[in-house]
Amino acid sequence: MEKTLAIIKPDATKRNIIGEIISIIENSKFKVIRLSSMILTESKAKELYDIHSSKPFFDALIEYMTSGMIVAIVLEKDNAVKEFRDLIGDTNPDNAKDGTIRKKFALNQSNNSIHGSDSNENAIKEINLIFN
Ligand code: IDP
Ligand code: MG
Repeated sequence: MEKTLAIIKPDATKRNIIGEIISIIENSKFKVIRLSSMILTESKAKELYDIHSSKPFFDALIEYMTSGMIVAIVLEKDNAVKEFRDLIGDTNPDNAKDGTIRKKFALNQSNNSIHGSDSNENAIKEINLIFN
């Protein structure tokens, strides 16, 4: 079965909505197969977002992602990568569809509550990065 990595980001763990977010995920028929809370090291955060290293928001993104606890979750479902991206919604909550996690919880385009892998290849890389 296909796997993807979800990360409940620091803005969400700070607002006591971990349970609500996991409920939405489970109610959408994703199976939680691994789950761990942690504070990301700067080095892991930089590797996770390596593709954005030349963007103007990169330093702020690393600062934010290491600013508090995250909850990393390996999810399993048929077509997990795409289905989970659909469930989380657009990066910018103003553009996210109704019923998506980011529409419901994201504060803005940066503090957007949840991460989801964008390809099978990245899902495998990210799961190895976070859980090793
Ligand atoms: P994604 O999380 O929907 O895949 P990406 O464009 O890959 O979005 O960006 C990764 C993360 O970087 C976003 O989830 C968000 O936290 C942050 N980010 C993206 N674009 C911006 C921006 O324009 N300003 C500030 N932060 C951003
Ligand atoms: Mg992305």
